[in-house]
Amino acid sequence: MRRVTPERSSGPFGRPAGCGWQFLRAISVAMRLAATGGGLAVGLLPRAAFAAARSPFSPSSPQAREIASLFWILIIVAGVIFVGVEGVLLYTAFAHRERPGRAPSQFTGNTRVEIAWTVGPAILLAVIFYLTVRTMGQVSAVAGDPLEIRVIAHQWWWEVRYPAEGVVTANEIHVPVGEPVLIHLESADVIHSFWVPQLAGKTDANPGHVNDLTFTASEPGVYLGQCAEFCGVEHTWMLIRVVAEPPAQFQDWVASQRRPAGTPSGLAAEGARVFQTQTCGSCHTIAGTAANGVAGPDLTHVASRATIGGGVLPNTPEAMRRWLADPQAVKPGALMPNFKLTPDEVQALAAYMESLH
Ligand code: HEC
Ligand SMILES: [Cu+2]
Repeated sequence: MRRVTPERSSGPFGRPAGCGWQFLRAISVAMRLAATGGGLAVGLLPRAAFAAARSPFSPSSPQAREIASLFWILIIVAGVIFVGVEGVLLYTAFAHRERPGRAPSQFTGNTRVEIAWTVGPAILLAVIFYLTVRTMGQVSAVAGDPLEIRVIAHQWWWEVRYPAEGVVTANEIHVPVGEPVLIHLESADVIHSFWVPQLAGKTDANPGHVNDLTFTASEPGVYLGQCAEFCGVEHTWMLIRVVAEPPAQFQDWVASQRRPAGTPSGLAAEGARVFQTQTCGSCHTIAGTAANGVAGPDLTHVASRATIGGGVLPNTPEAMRRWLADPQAVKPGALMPNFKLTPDEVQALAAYMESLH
């Protein structure tokens, strides 16, 4: 490299010579701040980033594993580049600094270096592009004869339909372990995004357009997911539960979901009467009854689900009463009105809901 001696020597920021140490001190302060920030981040990691459920770092399907390994390749490549570039930068700032009796070194132009730092990154980006496109192909390839499920996002819950099986449910998606699943994703209102990090990448749910995503759950378990695209006030409370179970157990679940609701008795029968006299049936379906609304979750087997209200409450009798007494108090903005029911009506309705297995 050609070294140029400047006519007038000046420190950083146009200050007079002799200020080189201020520059080093600034670097040292910046490094200390970074270390504090990094320490904080590491302290939070076990709870936030690496919590096993909902973490893309503990993949449980071949598709999620492909995404995770691409992620680690990118992080390692980016880490090596970061350390290399910052290392050269710090070395240069230190080695060529101004010292008493010596002006800071000056350089201009170097064709070989310029070619290297253009061609190097171009090759690297081409490799990363290839790996990314390959991963996209791997995660979207549909294997064999998949189980097809329609998932329709709503403000603020997920409608789940199994067309071939004749099953309709909400927020909870049952799938057989080890068998490919193909989800046809739509939206009834605004753009939502379906994300179950341990099973598949984020996929948008758009009104008027179907997006497909596929995965094969490797191990039985409950995989949590959520809406990943801000979609209104209750965006945080439209959780997804994917229940992956052995195929025989899945078939049992399908059979139980296909049965129409049983005939209620006692307090539940009283609740069924309240259900009919209110307008519940204009928004909710209960198979085998006159209720056939589609604006809210299908309630035919509501008692079989683990949560209600898109995961805002566990499905217990007490929580069910709270929901029916005032959905707006539990989930403000939810698209189910407060019916101002009497405590007796709430008791009876809750008994009816909890009888719908
Ligand atoms: C205007 C439409 C509408 C009417 C009328 C309505 N609901 Fe709802 N209901 C909804 C919507 C929408 C949800 C989903 C709320 C959410 O999770 O954000 C819901 C959720 C529920 C849930 C929880 C189900 C689940 O799986 O999360 C129950 C139980 C329920 N409604 C019962 C009733 C009863 C009983 C009545 C009559 C007293 C009623 N609803 C009337 C729209 C309605
Ligand atoms: Cu959403």
